Order: sequence, then structure tokens, then C-alpha cells
Amino acid sequence: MEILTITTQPFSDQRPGTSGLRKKVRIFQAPHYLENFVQSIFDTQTDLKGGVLVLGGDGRYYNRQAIQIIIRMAAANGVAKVIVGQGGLLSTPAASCLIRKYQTNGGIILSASHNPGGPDGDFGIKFNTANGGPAPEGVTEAIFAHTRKITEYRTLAFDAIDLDTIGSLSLGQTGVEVIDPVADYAALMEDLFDFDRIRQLFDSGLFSMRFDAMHAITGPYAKRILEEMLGAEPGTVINGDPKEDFGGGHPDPNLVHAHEVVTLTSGRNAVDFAAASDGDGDRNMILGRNFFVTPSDSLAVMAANAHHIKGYAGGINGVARSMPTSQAVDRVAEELGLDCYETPTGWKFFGNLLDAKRITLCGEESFGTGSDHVREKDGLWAVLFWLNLLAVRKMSVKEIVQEHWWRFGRNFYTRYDYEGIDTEAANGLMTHLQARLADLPGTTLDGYIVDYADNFAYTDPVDGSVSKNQGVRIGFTDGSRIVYRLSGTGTAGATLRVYLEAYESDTEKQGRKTAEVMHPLVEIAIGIAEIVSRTGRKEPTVIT
Ligand code: G16
Repeated sequence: MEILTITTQPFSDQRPGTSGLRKKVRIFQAPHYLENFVQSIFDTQTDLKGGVLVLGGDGRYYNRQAIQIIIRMAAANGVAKVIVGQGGLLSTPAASCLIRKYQTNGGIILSASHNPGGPDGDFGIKFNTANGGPAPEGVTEAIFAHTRKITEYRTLAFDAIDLDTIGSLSLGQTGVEVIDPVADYAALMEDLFDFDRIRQLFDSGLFSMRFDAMHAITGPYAKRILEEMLGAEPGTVINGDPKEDFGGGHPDPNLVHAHEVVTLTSGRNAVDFAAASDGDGDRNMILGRNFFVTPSDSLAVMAANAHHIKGYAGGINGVARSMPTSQAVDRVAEELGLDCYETPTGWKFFGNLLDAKRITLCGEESFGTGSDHVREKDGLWAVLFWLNLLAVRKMSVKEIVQEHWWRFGRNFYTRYDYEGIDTEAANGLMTHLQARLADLPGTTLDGYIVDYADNFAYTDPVDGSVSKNQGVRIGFTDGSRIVYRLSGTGTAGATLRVYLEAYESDTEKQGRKTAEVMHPLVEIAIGIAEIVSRTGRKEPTVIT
């Protein structure tokens, strides 16, 4: 089969962000755009030549075409074997599972995660290394540097291969194995969780649940695992058919975008447990009857209850959270004598800690939780963890969380997002905050005394790499915090995120409304950063 060498020119904007390269679909469709980035992966990740590559995506618009392009390029670049999910589909955690299970040389995942899809939506690509996790910064920077000087890429003169039939094919010297995207992942979940106990919970007839797949990748996974393997009644999974444009929705499992499933947790026929996952299946939202579990609390509850769960009953090594995530898990770690790490935003920062067995559980405020079973956050894993916990403890979601607060205290938490603001204004706001940091400690703001103010920097304890400018933190003496950072996943303008946290140990006051508790901190946060005058926004786009 003829290998074609195509002349190209560099694009200047291919630096991966928080999680891979994310752009509008139309940008990816431009001639050579995707190819340049993919060739830069092959040229810098030399183990792939003669190696094995996992390939799949979340099924969004352009997924199928991109998969064909990448398979042709993989063959032209001497990859020995490509393992691809049927229909070109793989959830992000399932891709990580396959890379690890089959000890491949890495994987390429096509997704823009929770960003909307469709011809006018977003697309994305990221490379995961042989440990199954997102490439660390050293690797993404090498790929980026290559995109700046690329002059040609290699592909095959071949039309398209059949991705819809499970089986083995070959393309020149390269084997292409089309696999069931769910089977290996489902088997891993069965190893970790007590499926018999969960089955009994569903069989009891006293328990009801809904899982909102948001017309994204987790539909087939959730239907197989929840309905077929665990016996949840048909219809437990809603919006379970993956669609290229996610049914026009925004596949982000939060109280705003997953509103449909939220409504099912209240009223006369309210379900006992509900959850949702995002575009590529790595995020999760956990709900009880009339009750929302913040992602930060979910991580803390998991850490405190891990001994109840089959796969973690032998004990956990330690825990980690991203910097803006609430400090709820820190309190659990302190009481249980576990190591606790604070990392920058981005799942890739957990990789070294997991590989070095310093941690077992980790999570982020951005609806991500996971463990050492794969090297990605994992939406359905979190749902199964909670289901297993509910089955063992025989308590409601609310009871479990309230009991947790009584024991460890409650970290109230909220996040304000200002999306699509002017990039210059956003950078100016961060520069302004930076300039104020030195003067803030010791001052009193509306009754809150500033304990520390800094721009978070992280030194990886395993490889010593340093990541600077990871967000501005203002900590108060009572344990509350305000954090500001600019998102690294948006595709239009800049997104300012403001994360707010307040600690309450008094059980009498733990039932207060989050908005009411956070109000004074919100005012302080808006004031210090001069958000209204600098961004022109009186209100955030989304509050979670
Ligand atoms: C990605 C990263 C997460 C990060 C999130 C938000 O998640 O993997 O670590 O917390 O983006 O990042 P940012 O605040 O920079 O927008 P996902 O689910 O989008 O892949």
C-alpha cells in the first residue's frame, strides 16, 4: 500500500491545554490541521513505531472521519497494531483501561469532553502515555514544539476501513483490531465493586435510580453495566444513545446542564439516587433524593468509606486533590493518617503520584473522581462506588454525607464561571491580582483575615518537575479560601473561574444554604479582582 508524504506548514496554535488540544470543529477540519498534530505525536513518541496504539473517541461530530485519518497515519508511520473501539467509540476511562490492560505504547483519545459538539461545536485530541494517563507537560510541550516546525506528514493512499464490525483487519503492515468498547472496562468494574450487593439493592424493589448519559459516550457503558449486569430496571439509563451533537445539549454533568436528571430527584416519585456523566465519560455528578453531593465532598466521602468497598478494602495509600478542590478530603486524610497532595488543575498531575503508589484516590472540583484502577478520572466508576456504598451501608446519600459532615466538618463550596470573556481583560485581571498578593496577608476584608495570598506553584514530588502560575489563592484564618484561575479547556475567549470555600464545624450550622454562607466571600472575591469593571460582567455565566 502506497505511503504518501504530504508537504505541510506549521500552525501556531497547537499547544495542548489542561487536557489536550481543543478547538472548534471547523478548525480541526481545515486542511492538514489534525494531520500536523497527529504526525507530531508520531514524530516525538518514537515508541509508537512498531508499537501498539489504542484509539477511540466520544463519538462527537468529526469523530469517525478523524479516526480514519489517524488509522491511515498510524499505518504510514509504522505502528504495528491499532486497537480501536467499535464505531470509533471509547470513553476516556475505557481507553485508559485498555492501554494499561494490553500494555500498549499509548493511546489517542478524541474528545472535547464536556464541551458541546456538532458542526459548530468543539473537537479535541489528546495523547495518553503507556501508563494510561494524559501525557505529562514534558510530552505535550515536545509535541507542541514539533507542531511549530513540522514540514510534512505521512499517510496511506487508502479510503476507509470498516470500524463497525468487531474483528481484525490489516492495513499494509499494520493490524487493526476493532473491539467491543465496553467489555474490558466492565470486567474491571466487576473486579473493583461488589456486583452481588448492588444487584441485591436493585432487586429489593426499594431502591430507584436514574443515570443521565446526556446522549454521550457513557450510554452503552451504563446500559451494559447498570441494566444488563446489575439488573437495574430498563429505563434507568436516560439519554443513553450517543449522538454526534449530544442531542443539542451541553454534556457537562452539573446542576445547570444536567437539569433533567436533577428534577427526577425531587417530588413525589423522586428517585433515591441519580447521576450523570459527560461527553467522554470521565466526569460524574452524584445526587441523592433532594440532595446534591459536591464533587469535593464526594472525594472526601470516598476516602472516608473506601474500606467498605471491595477493591479498596485492603486500605488506600493516600489521596490527592487539585488545588481549587475543597479541602474536605484533607480533613479525612489528617484523621485517618493518610498522605494528602495538592496538585494543579489537570488530571495529568495525578499520574506520577498514582504510578509511585503514593495515592489511591484523587479528585477535582470539576466533577472528577478516580483511583489507581486507570489513569483518568472515571465517571461510571464513581457512580458504582456510590452504589456499592449505598448497598453496604444501607443509608441514603444524604445520610451518608451528613454523617460525614458531623464527623469531619462541612466545607461549603461554590464556583463562579465567567465564560467567553475578552482574553486581554482576563489576563489583565490576573495581573492585577498578582500585584495585590504581597499586600494582602494580615489585612481584614469584611471581617475575614487574610492568612496567605499566593500564586500556586507545584513541585512534583516524584520527578521534581515544577509547574508555576497555577492559580491565585487567598486563604483566610478561618479556613475559607478564594481561588482564581483561567480555564485551560475553553475554545472561545477566556473563562475566569472563581472557586470559593468556607469551613463549618458546628453541626447546627451545617444545614445552611450554600449561597447564603458563601455570599460574603463572593462579594470579597468580586471586589478584590474588580470582576465587574474588568470583564463587564455583572453575573457569572454558570454557578456550580
Ligand atoms: C479537564 C481536566 C481536568 C480539569 C478540567 C477543567 O477535564 O482533565 O483536570 O479540572 O478540565 O479544567 P479548566 O478549569 O482548565 O477548564 P475534562 O473533563 O474537560 O477533560
